[in-house]
Amino acid sequence: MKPRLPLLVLALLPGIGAAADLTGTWRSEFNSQIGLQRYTYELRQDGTALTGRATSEVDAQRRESELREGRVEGDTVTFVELLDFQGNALRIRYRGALTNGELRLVREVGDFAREEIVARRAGAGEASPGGAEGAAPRPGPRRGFGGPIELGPDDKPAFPPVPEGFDRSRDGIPNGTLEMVEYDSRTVGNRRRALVYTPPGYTADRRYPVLYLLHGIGGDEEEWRRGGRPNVILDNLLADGQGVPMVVVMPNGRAQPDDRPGPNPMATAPAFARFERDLLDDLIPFIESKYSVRADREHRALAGLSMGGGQSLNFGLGNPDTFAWVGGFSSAPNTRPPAELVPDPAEARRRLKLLFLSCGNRDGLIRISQGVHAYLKEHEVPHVWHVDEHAHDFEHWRKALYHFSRLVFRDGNP
Ligand code: FER
Repeated sequence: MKPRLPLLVLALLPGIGAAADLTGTWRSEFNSQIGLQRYTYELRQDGTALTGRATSEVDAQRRESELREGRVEGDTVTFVELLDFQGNALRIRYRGALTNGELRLVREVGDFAREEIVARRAGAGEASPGGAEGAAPRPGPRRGFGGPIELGPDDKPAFPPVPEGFDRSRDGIPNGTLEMVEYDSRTVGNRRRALVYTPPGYTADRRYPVLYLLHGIGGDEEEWRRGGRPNVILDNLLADGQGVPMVVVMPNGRAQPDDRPGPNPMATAPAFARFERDLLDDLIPFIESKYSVRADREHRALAGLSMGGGQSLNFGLGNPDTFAWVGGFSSAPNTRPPAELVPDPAEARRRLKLLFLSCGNRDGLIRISQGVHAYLKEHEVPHVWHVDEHAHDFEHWRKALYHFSRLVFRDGNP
């Protein structure tokens, strides 16, 4: 038997001397921080140059991207995928080798994510639909940032479903206004932008409460407008006699001179922590000088999505003299450990008007919010814990904003 082994190995190797041609369709399925991804790579090799396109599906979303800077040298394969991810241009680097007819690649999204993937030629060794060959990994539970999702009995909706059309613009109702403003930041040493919603009929004859609404790691001051339609959600709520007219401020939560997310948003995480000073020392005073707003803790709220959810919990709960209403939607790992967030449960119980936590049950970050909820429950700090069927996406965040906005600034809540 033994003498046959080398022959078998040779038979599996690509032709020696004649470099293998990677031209063709390759598929790969792998778990990643944002869930199971299904990729199809259309490659075209011309000498040592490699070009092509990729189609990827994650969580029923389909994306197309271009492959650039591709090289095949010896058995080493490198290329870059340019992916438009929620409006941000991401560079995904691939490096690896063709081994036994399979492309074994390391896929890196900046320092943000690193996966070892295997791509196989379409048709070759693929599980037939419904087939039980076991070639493709089973979807399994969605993996999040660092762990599988485990749901407990408390992880369920706190509210009935949102009304149909809650985030669709409606005819015949009054509309609020969105405007981009700039403020001087002593913290960052430059002028920074924030998008401001004023409610329909906004007038200097009244003073409004203010919600500061924060974006995620790949976002900026436009992210909520781009993906969240906050003005539409608020206009609709008000037209339905729900919620309180409020000013909503959507700043850039990355307090550094270049506040774009860039190709490696994760590298900007320290600037998200630094934003606490910009918010408290620069942005809030600016908003309170420019708009007709109430300037006390009971008329300031802080909420945000993901990285901005972590910021909201950290800064909101950490500054109880400034904020009485706090919301974290799908809060990210930048969230402080619960015992640091709420070191004095009695004070939180006494002073907080609303502490709102929400997450989708298909979001790999849910363990962060589950941990905060468990701590609050154990220490009897009243809070909302709302879990719906979504993932780490704007489906969840639009609905979370709806629910939060219905409750905020209303004593006794609904
Ligand atoms: C992390 C995973 C995700 C993390 C932040 C995020 C700081 C943020 C995600 C988002 O804002 O969408 O490990 O660490």
